[in-house]
Formats: sequence, structure tokens, C-alpha cells
Amino acid sequence: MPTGPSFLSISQWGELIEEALAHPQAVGPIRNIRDDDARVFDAIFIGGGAAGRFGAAYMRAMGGRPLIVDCWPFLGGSCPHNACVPHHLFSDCAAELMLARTFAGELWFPELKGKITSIKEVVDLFRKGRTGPHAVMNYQSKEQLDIEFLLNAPARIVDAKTVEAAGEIFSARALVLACGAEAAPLDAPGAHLAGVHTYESIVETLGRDPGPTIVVIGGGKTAIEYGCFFNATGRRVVMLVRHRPLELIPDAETRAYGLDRMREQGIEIIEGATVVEIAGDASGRVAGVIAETAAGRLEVATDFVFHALGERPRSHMAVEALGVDLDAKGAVIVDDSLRTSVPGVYAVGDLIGAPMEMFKARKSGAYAARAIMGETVSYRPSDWPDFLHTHYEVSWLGLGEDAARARYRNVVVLKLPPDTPDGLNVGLPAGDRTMLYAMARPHMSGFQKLILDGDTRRVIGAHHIGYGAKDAFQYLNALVKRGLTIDELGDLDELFLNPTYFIQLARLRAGQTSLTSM
Ligand code: FAD
Ligand code: KPC
Repeated sequence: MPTGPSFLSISQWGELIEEALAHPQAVGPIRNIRDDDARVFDAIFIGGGAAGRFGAAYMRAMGGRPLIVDCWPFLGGSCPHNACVPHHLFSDCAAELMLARTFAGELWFPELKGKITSIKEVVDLFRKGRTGPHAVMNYQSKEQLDIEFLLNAPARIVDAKTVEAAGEIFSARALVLACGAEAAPLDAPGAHLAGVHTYESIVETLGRDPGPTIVVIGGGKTAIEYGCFFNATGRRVVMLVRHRPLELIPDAETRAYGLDRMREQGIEIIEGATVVEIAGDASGRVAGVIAETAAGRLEVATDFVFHALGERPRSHMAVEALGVDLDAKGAVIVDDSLRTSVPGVYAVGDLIGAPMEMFKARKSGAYAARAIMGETVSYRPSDWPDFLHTHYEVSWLGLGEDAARARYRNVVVLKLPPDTPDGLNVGLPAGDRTMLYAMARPHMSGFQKLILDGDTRRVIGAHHIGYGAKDAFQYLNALVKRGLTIDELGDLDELFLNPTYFIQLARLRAGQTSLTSM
């Protein structure tokens, strides 16, 4: 690729990225650096994932001069390559397959009894499809955002102002470490056998379809999301969870609804399980998993193990080259301005630890850029809305009911389905994508709960299981942080039929001087 900003269309970018992924050495560094700009870089972003790309874009928009160096041949990082995007594809498939299996043989749905669907076909589809977003990120970054970058080139930190990549030395006023995180390893004998996978390896190396049984190790977001997808393909899924699954869902009743539906789909969830060994066969392939559980030793025969034990920040290089301070989990410690312990060196995204989510990656990148450009910033992620997928979409913000009752004396709860013994037989809440369940399998149509402080009338928690509510939670959370009351919520203009019913329920009760639950 020539030096300087020569134009590539999105499809030309796609071809170049595919070639570089297949033959990184042959393609070599992909260089988009201006020869006509003599200014020193304001910052070098090591890593062009969500954190580095958004940081560089913000800095460029402010008139600064950023440079991104990334070892992959595309910008956007792990999210579109092996993390969020495949997760969402798999979760979409899980929802579609649950619907198809629930109604198999009814309406227009084909019979699916005993039919296992291919996991590899979906992974292959993803591997082909992911180049599209990659190409768009490169095109957008270069042609629309005017960002300079060097791709397909690992960066090596020389000192706090200097980076070496592709045989060149680059200097800047500041360094921004944006190297992300990687799957934490499984510490058990046999962890390296063929057929033992993480979210990274499944999309890179899955060579054949798993057999009829899959063991999933872990109980966090990724374990649940991938486990539900595997289950929806018609396979037996055994989930080995050290503590409790879905623990991060703050409301116990919402969590219980989610777990009930997972178990109803046939997922075997074993809590308090510790993996002792991954057993292999003569060919070096996984043959089974041995675990200690409260009920004793458990052995599950399988040719496919998926483990998701969290992510480990890629802080190694920054420690060796610069001696940046880390926390106990290996994340780079930063202050509110994203400054590390080394002057002039900033860190952003997954590298700075939990929550490892896109909002934090992108926002922390942008805040670091603003700080480097001379703005006073204070980045403290708190009170963010969150979500995960089972076969459903689970969204939440604020407090769960137990925490709310511990903190407030007058807690009011508005929820659907109604809190009666036959409540689950009611097809509410119901919305787009759950209408068939609402009519024919009412207990599967979802769950939702709004939690209020009855004294101030403020919303203090919201929880939803179903489809299509996540978008609303992004905006609802901003209103809740500003002190949203039941009266203000009930006065919004709803687009009925909406998945959360929050406006409707609030309006039904807002006329009460002294609020009561429903
Ligand atoms: P990354 O995107 O990982 O970018 C780091 C970049 O640094 C990479 O491009 C890498 O090539 C580069 N790099 C590393 N070392 C070097 C070096 N020495 N030289 C040059 N380049 C280097 N979050 C959500 O908000 N929603 C979701 O639905 C969601 N789903 C997820 C699903 C899974 C399975 C996982 C694992 C995570 C998910 N996340 C989700 C989290 C999200 O993916 C991360 O928070 C986000 O991608 C982090 O961005 P980042 O820029 O910090 O790191
Ligand atoms: C689908 C999609 O938005 C691609 S993943 C985003 C990567 S980045 O915009 O750099 O956060």
C-alpha cells in the first residue's frame, strides 16, 4: 500500500483486509500517514479498537493530530472481529431458534424434533460477514474522519513519547494505551486440548461442528450468551458455574425468570461446580469434563468445551516498557483524566478494567483525547444501564428490589405479569417479537418491573426481559439520573405497543397521592 492517503472504496478495503488476514506478512503494513503535515502527533493510540478509534476520532474532530497503530489490518478492534458482533449474531440465532422450536409443527414453522442445527455454519457466516463492518470502519476512519493510521503492524513502546512499528519510529506529545483485553485462561489440566474454545478461538478455528453435548464453563455474560445459543441449536448444554449464573442481573425476580426460561429450554445449570480436568482422547481432542460439585464428582462426555471466565487486560507491554501501575486484576490504573502513573501516558477501554463494555471503551477514548487537547475532564463511569442475552434480551438500570428495600423505606413496584399465582398465564408484557408467545405460550412473553421510591416518586430501578427494550434503557437511564418521577414518566408519549409498558404502568398509578404497588 502506498504511503499517504490514496482512496480505497469500501469493497476495496474489504478485499485488502481479507488478504491481510490470510497473509499478514505478504500484505505488510497498511499505512495512511500524511507526508504533507509536519506537526508532531498530539497522541499515538496503541490499539485502534472502540477506545482507540473513538479517541482518535474525537481528537481529530477537535483539530488535533492523532495516529493509530494496530496489529490487525482494520480499525474497530475486537468488537466486530470476535466479541460483540458474533455474540449478537449468536444471540439473534438463539432467539430465532427458540421461537422455531417452540412453535415447531405449528403455523408455518417446520417440524424440528430431534434436529440439531449447525454451529459451524453460523460461525462461517460470521467469518465471511465480519469483513463488511471492518471495511466500513477503515473507510469511515480515513475518508470521513480523516484519521491517520498504521495497520497490520504491532506497536512497540520505546518510551513515554515514542513508539516503533513496521520499522519506523513515531513520536507524540502523549501515548494512549488502548490494547484491550483477551479471554482469561482456564486453569485446569487439558485446557489446551482441541475442542476447548473461548469467544476468540471459536470464530477463528472452529473446524467442525460440535457433537450433541456441550459443556460451558462460567456464569457471566459470555458464558450465558454462548450457552443459550448452543442450547438453541438443539444440543445438550451443561453449564458449570463456580458461583451463581446471571449474578450480575441486580433484581432477584428478574434473574429467576431468566433462569427459569433457560432451564425450561433444557440447559442444565450446575452451581458451585469446580472444573478438575478436561479429559482428552488419543488424538488430543477433548473427550469429557470432570468437575467437583456439591452433589459430588461429575463427569460429562463431550467433544466441545466453551469457557468464559472473564477477560484479562493486555497490560504486559506497558508494564515492561514503562512500568505503569496496575490494579490487582492486571488493569492499568488511571485517574479521572485517564492518566496512568507515568506522565504523558494515558490508558482507555478494556485495558483499564471493569466494566469492559463498549460505552466505556468509546467514552474513555474520547475523554482521554479531550484531556490531551487541554480540556479539564472527569471520567467516572457510574450508574450505567446494562444488558445481556439469554434466549431473550435482558436489560436493567438502577437498583434491584432487594437493594431498593434495603435503602428506601417506601418502595413501590409496578410489574408485569401481575403478581398473582396464575400471573405467568397472562400474555403480558407482550410486544413486537413476543406476540406469538403472548397468544400461545403466555409464560414465555417476558417479564418487567419498575421500582419507585414512593416518598420522592422517583424511578430507582427498571428491569426487563423480552425483546426490543434495550434502546429505551439507554435514554431512560439518562432521565433516571436526572431524577425522573412516576409523574414525568407517565406523562411521556408512548408508542404503543411497546415492550416495557413502563409509561403505561406509570400513568395508571401516577394519579395516586400515596403510591401503591401493582
Ligand atoms: P479492543 O477492541 O480489543 O481493541 C484493542 C486493539 O488493540 C485491538 O485492535 C488490537 O489489535 C490492538 N493491539 C493490542 N496490542 C497491540 C500492539 N502491541 N500493537 C498494536 N495494536 C495492538 N460490549 C458491549 O458494550 N456490548 C456487547 O454486546 C458486548 N459483547 C461482548 C461479547 C464478548 C464475547 C466479549 C468478549 C466482549 C463483549 N463486549 C461487549 C465488550 C467489548 O467488546 C469491549 O468492551 C470493547 O471491544 C473494548 O474495546 P477496546 O478498544 O478497549 O479493546
Ligand atoms: C457493527 C459495528 O458497529 C462495528 S463494531 C464498532 C467498532 S467501533 O466503531 O470502532 O467502536
